[in-house]
Amino acid sequence: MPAVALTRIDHVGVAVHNLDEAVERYRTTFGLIVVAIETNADQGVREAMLQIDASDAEAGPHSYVQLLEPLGPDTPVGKYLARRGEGVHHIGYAVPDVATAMRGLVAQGLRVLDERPRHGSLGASIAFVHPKDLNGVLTELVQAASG
Ligand code: V0V
Ligand code: CO
Repeated sequence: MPAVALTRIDHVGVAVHNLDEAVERYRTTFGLIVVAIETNADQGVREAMLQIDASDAEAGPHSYVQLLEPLGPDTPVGKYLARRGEGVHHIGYAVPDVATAMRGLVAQGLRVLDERPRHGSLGASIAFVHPKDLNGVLTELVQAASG
């Protein structure tokens, strides 16, 4: 039995300087559906979720590209852009239950950055794992909203 069972890739988070320009580029290039643009002050971002599997819009669960623009320089994405420039910021994996997954990772000695689940895009519950504990990849656990 693994410590945590991931079920799929929910989203890939991309740090961008200009959200509106990036949304247009990804939308027109790949035909993605922009399902939400939200400001998450807690996470210091304005972000867009672009649904990848556009041919079957009603069926779920879906995978997304999440485009992330920082609300300021002293935010996770703002610091990332200053240090590395635009690029892949994190990967969000779906889990059935984020609190259970967090406990499983803590029991393995990984640094879960959130003490309790936080509010994520599209009503999800999320938690982040330190990139240094997963080979340099900032990793997000995503429990999709039910219903
Ligand atoms: C920083 N580092 C990263 C990284 N950010 N490595 C890989 N991927 C990233 N995204 C590395 C950085 O290069 C340094 O390594 C080291 O970590 C410390 O960097 P720092 O700039 O001093 O950053 P810290 O320590 O202040 O913060 C880094 C962490 C922070 C990961 C702890 O960004 C954080 O708490 N992130 C979780 C929240 C978040 O990212 N929210 C935005 C997405 P070297 O150079 O020393 O080796 S919100 C979202 O996804 C939502 C709402 C959603 O999906 O619904
Ligand atoms: Co995310």
